[in-house]
Amino acid sequence: MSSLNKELFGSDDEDDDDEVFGAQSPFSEPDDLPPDDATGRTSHDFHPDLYTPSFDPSNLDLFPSIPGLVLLRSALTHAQQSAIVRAVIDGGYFATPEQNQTMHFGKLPPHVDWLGGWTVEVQRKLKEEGREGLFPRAIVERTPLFDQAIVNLYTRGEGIKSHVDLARFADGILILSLLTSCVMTMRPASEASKVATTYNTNTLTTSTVSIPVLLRPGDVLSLSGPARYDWEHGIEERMFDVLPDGERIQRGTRISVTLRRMMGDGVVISGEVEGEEERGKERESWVTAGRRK
Ligand SMILES: O=C(O)CCC(=O)C(=O)O
Repeated sequence: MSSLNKELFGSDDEDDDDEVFGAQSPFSEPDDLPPDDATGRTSHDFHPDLYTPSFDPSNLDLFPSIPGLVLLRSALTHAQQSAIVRAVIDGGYFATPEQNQTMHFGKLPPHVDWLGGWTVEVQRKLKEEGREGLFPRAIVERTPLFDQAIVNLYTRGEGIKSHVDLARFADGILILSLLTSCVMTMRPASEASKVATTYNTNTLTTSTVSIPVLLRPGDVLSLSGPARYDWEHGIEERMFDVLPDGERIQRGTRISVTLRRMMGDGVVISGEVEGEEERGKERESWVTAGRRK
């Protein structure tokens, strides 16, 4: 495909990724599926074998100073991670070096939509084990759990500005990390960024408190309550991260999937990038060069 294929495999040849993912695509491509709105290409079905949660419940980390922040390490199997990355590559989403963000609204494409059902199943298993869930019950029980998804592509060293997700998104955000590790930094939010209606650098916190959260490939981070509304999250631009114990982790190309639920009746809007709002009303998915670095 594309610049992403080149970035990951050093080649534009689509056959090269078979060496990593195996020749059999985990997605079937029935002829009668409508083309994906973002790319005009046919969407994929998620193979049911990949759907089953197989995480270790003891991989759950809570953060006493940030209620509502839950990290499930190695939440997705290698096959599940590969399936999503493969779908992103096959979908041709990041076709040029400038494109770094894909937005989906309403009915989500299969390669991200399945994560909603997976979350419900994970919550059930965690509760069965007597552990904290990813989200409070009211969030997990809503339908749909998520109706908005962002897939972000980070080249080595790139990050995302510290922010609180806008109020147009309901409580309960799930972030999946793929391909490479990075440290996400949590900071107490300024009063201005808690009520911001656009992502504005003037509203950012001046607090010197920061809590690092290491996200490895396959990790899932859930944010609700205080973690979602009272803390900013962001990723510094750096070529490597240094952990509190001194371990140095090299960054590489990273993909993340953020799943959220729109407030209200799910009107399709974005407004995160000038002009996106109008496009969002007409389309369910699109690709932008708009991530706030
Ligand atoms: O890439 C990530 O891990 C975070 C993404 C994020 O915060 C966002 O898209 O708003």
